[in-house]
Amino acid sequence: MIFPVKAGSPPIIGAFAVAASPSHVRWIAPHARQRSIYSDPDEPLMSRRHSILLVSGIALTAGLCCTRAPLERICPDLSPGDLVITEIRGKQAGVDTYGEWIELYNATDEAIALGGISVDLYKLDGSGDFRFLVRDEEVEIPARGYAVLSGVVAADKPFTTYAYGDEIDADLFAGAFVEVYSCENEVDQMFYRALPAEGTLSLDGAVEPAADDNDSTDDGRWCTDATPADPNEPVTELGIRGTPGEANRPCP
Ligand SMILES: [Ca+2]
Ligand SMILES: [Ca+2]
Repeated sequence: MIFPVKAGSPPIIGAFAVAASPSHVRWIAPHARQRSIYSDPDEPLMSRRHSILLVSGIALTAGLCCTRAPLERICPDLSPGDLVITEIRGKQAGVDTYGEWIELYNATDEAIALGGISVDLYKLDGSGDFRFLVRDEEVEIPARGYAVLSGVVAADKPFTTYAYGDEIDADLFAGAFVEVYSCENEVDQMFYRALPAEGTLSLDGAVEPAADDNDSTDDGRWCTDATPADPNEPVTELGIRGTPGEANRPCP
């Protein structure tokens, strides 16, 4: 995956390698780094994440003294591009009741069970990461439809598909790499340099979302959706909503 870097853009510190063109850098997925650091090269199939889950399962079993089976590891059978990151709403500048969330699009013709999907965010300067796992096997994203993964504030909103606030109660990073995984299999990734202080970071709704067309907010496919609320509608929430669970608006 090649991410273009604009002239004058703030430096991105982390695991990068210079690609063929000096104007590009290549992001090395942290998962790959973890494997190279923690795994024997002769045992490439055992990732750190797998090890952690396996150890967790063993520890849980031991702690309960054999009264329960180990946690089952769920790995949805997904191909790259089956899910697409389409909209992100971060911390807002003013009073806000819509909360923070990440929207995904199902680019297939079948519903997808999201249990076992992980979403990872890495700060652009490499100083932190943010990760959660969809732990509900009942959660689905309809064919050619949307799912909204929400933090604490939006946990009970009608548009929320799954709330991750029990796992991590923190603001989304101001700038980050975002990766969606099914176990070790990457389904989509993109990066953004900044989240809007009002409204959402929105993938252009003029065309159907595609995972190979959303990789960077530098390439013009993304824009800020700061569309104000319809003045004819009753005011029940505060903030600029965006389009959670719905197709995005076309970018200007
Ligand atoms: Ca992508
Ligand atoms: Ca949307």
